[in-house]
Amino acid sequence: MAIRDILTVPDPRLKEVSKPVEGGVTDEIRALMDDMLETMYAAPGIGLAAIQIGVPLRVIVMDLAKEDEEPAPRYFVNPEILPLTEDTAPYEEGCLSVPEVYDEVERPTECRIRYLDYDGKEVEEVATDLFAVCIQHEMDHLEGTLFIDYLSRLKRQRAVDKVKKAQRAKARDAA
Ligand code: K2U
Ligand code: ZN
Repeated sequence: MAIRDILTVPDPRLKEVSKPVEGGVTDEIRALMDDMLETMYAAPGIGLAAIQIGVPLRVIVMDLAKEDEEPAPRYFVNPEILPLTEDTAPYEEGCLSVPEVYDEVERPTECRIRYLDYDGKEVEEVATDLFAVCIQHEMDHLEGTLFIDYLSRLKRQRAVDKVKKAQRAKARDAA
């Protein structure tokens, strides 16, 4: 397993539409998900899409366990999502690819998801609460959409400028 670099805005690769995994959940795809999970835990985060480590494949990992709970890793290969309700609710989102930026995004409160799990088995379930928020956030990544794309142009530009400024400061400190 390996901790991989996480792409941050304005990296253009984050806008790519990820491609479906062909040929099922192989050992290679499992190794990718193992790296994604290790990278997510180290960030730390509770979800991660493969494009965030530069791999344009429709793969997501997640762990919604609380700090005082046992880890509960989740794996989603070629996930499909169907909104289940017209009810929406706001949630203060963040993103490992837009570090230190948080803002409210309104999303459906429930959705039905269908995917292949770590062993390649097809699973269909209903996501609610934080699971619904996180899976929709990650599914957006597979379409090249970031949560800041739902904000105003001014807020989005300020977010990108903040990340670029922080990256420049980090590079200066490392020099
Ligand atoms: O895509 C990512 O960067 C992973 C996000 C997942 C996430 C975004 C919005 C709402 C819930 C989850 C990161 O885990 S951001 C860090 C974080 C952690 C807990 C709650 C919200 C955000
Ligand atoms: Zn994100």
